[in-house]
Amino acid sequence: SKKPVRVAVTGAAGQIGYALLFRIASGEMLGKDQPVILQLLEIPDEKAQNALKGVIMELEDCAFPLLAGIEAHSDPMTAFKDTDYALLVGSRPRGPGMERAELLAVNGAIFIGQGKALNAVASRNVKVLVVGNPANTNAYIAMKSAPDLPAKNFTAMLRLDHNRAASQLAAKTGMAVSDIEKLTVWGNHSPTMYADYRFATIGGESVKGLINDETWNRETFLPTVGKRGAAIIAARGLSSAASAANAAIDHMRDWALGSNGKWVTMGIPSDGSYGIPKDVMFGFPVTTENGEYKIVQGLDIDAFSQECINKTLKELTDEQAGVAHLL
Ligand code: NAX
Repeated sequence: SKKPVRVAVTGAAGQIGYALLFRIASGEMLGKDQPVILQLLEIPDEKAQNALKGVIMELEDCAFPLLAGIEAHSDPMTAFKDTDYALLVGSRPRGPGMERAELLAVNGAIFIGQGKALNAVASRNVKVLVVGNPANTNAYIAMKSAPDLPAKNFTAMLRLDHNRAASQLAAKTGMAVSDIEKLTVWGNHSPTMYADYRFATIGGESVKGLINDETWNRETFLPTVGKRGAAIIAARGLSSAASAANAAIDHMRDWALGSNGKWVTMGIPSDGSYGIPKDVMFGFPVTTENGEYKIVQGLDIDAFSQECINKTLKELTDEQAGVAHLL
């Protein structure tokens, strides 16, 4: 049988953590033949550490055959030791009345510290996914704080936006969500993201051709996907957790095990493709194989798409300029 791999998860006692850990431990992320050791990080606060103990008790009580070990940590320097995968879920989301500068500063401190810790102690091949918001900029900060690790190993989660878009398109066309191919979401994980179905097919047919309604695209589809997080908060009184955890599983599984030629969306440091400046942590269409992702090249960007891409890019370069003094 395979040697266990180490999976670090931060914010492990939070609501996404609760929807995520059991699925990692059951083999849904890395395969039903891959044992895992969970290295869980929470803040040192007694309440958080106690909650983490409770989650660990429940993980134990599942008696998962693939769960080869569980560790509780309050310091990223121990939590990330030799880790092969790191899911950075814990962050400080924007609170009521919180200034942008304050949000960037508190998260800057968290992701500089975690980036440095990954740099110091993680596996040299660690695959990092940042879920905690602002996800793209937090991933950028961690990447810049880990100069000894390959920049390409740092990614941000756009997959929830991708899955939300796929589900809206399946509902609109009355087709199966699993038949959708060649969909992507460009840019920032924020309402400025640009979900782009111009190239998408469903059961081999053009989605754009099937829908044939540009007004629906601009006035219904894009705002619905962009504001889905807010709609869930309004309905549930809590932010999306199970769907976020599911997207994190999808992102890591496809990165580690391959997408079999299918396009998926990942937030990755730009290599300059499509005019996105190098290192900007940007949602791109990628295919994955042998643990590596490749940007889908050669797509035509029409005037409306360019406008949308420019807008989400501007938001990201502003965020990244706002943290430049910290790095
Ligand atoms: P919760 O508040 O339920 O849990 C977060 C947990 O992280 C808490 O237990 C907290 O103690 C812990 N934490 C905070 N700082 C930490 C640190 N420095 N080290 C370790 N642990 C730390 O939030 P939850 O609903 O789980 O959401 C987590 C993050 O995901 C939030 O920032 C949220 O905005 C973000 N989201 C990102 C999404 C995406 O698509 N990229 C979608 C869902 C979600 O909104």
